[in-house]
Amino acid sequence: MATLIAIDPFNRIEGDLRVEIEVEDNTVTFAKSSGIMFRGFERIMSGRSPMDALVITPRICGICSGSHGVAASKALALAQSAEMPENAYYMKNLILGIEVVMSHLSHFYLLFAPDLTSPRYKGLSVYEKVNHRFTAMKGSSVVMALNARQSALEIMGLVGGKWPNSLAIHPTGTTSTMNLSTLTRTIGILKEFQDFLEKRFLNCSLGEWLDIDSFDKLLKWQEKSGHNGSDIVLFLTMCLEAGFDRIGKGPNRYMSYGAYDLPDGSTWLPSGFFENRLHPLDQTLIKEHIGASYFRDAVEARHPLEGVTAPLVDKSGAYSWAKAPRYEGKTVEVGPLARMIIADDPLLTDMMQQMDSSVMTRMFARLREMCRLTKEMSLWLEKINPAEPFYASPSSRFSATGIGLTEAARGSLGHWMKISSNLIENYQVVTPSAWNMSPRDESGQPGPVEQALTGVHVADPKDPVEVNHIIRSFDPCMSCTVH
Ligand code: NFE
Ligand code: MG
Repeated sequence: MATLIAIDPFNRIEGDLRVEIEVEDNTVTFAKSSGIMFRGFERIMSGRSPMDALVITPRICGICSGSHGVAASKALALAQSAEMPENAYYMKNLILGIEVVMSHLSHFYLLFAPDLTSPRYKGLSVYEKVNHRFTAMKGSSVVMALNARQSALEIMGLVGGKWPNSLAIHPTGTTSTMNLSTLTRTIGILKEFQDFLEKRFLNCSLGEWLDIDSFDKLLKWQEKSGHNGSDIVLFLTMCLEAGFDRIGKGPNRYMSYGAYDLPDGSTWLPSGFFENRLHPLDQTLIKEHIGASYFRDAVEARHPLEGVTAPLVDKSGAYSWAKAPRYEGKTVEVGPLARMIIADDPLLTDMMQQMDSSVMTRMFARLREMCRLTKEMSLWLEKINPAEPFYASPSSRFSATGIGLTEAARGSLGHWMKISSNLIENYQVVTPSAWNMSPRDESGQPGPVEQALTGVHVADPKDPVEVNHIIRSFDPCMSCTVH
């Protein structure tokens, strides 16, 4: 007989998540992911000045406000045909990049790692070391990571003025600037952050780690003396001993909007849709479905520009306040794994070929991106010229539509706005966790996390640690999901 297990609330995440699973013969046969509150940001936006999006939408979330600021500023830039001075590209990339790096660091040490210390893993060779380093709030690496997080926050203060909810991000640039002194300070603090990565997380230079371009080389590097002291090696060993490479397979379709705009019109991370191979991304193929969502009936799946947010609390068959975004009608996984695949990161591409999508590949992609971004941010800092402008005068006229697409820590983030008579007529937000944590659509197709949970073997249904790992490997944020 199937046992129903409800994890509610799922702990250590932003916002409220309820996950229901049915377990039969120690196997998950059915999973449901529910966003259990309505927030209504899209409705708040209607009738306001388009520029209000810069102030209001970052409040959707306490941990990715900079990403919402960047998305809103890009939507407005399109609507105003705004142009930015070169410095502003690097400043915005630094704001976004620091937010993402800080998020990945916090995710690993503060949110994911505590589950690794479970007594379930007593038999593993790394159990004691994992507990020594990763015990919540007390582990030796956790304490150091908290200090590194503080360094990241200091950088955010210097490039974004404050965090969360920086007011510096605008369609025509940043109102925060840098002089030689703040620039030098920022470079120094980023070095402190990099020191943590190199001394504790990797136990080697960032360059050496980023040169590892295959799983075989990763295993050889692990064996080399000197690397046994690093957190990533400890985690790698644990992943393989505990079988994290074999749980949590997602839909195996991936999307990235591309992010970190550069003055030459390119982006540091490319956009794309990956299904068996890379396809160009076409945002017109995105639709949000509401078959299992608490929104008004008789509304077909819609592109966000035509999106409607009309809550219907007692809708029969509904179980989430999240809509269900789909690309060409299909579920897709977004986030660091999607970005690393679409960017053709050699290590992750090789790992995907050897072990498919799993808790392990998803986590390694996130940690890989944290290191790649740290290196890239130091290069962006070198490009800033304090003698040049950071901001250009904006126009007060808006065209009818604005679309702002970027990549937040957890994946693809889009803001779509329709403007009439210089006021917002419709504002629609589709967040990364709405993609990953989405409920079923009209055709009954489960969302990516629901799919990743189905079929997993649960050793002890009273303590479903495997389920925790899988959900957490997506790093869900439910404030964003239901916005
Ligand atoms: Ni609330 Fe967010 C990120 C966005 S996730 S954290 O990253 O947008 O859906
Ligand atoms: Mg929305």
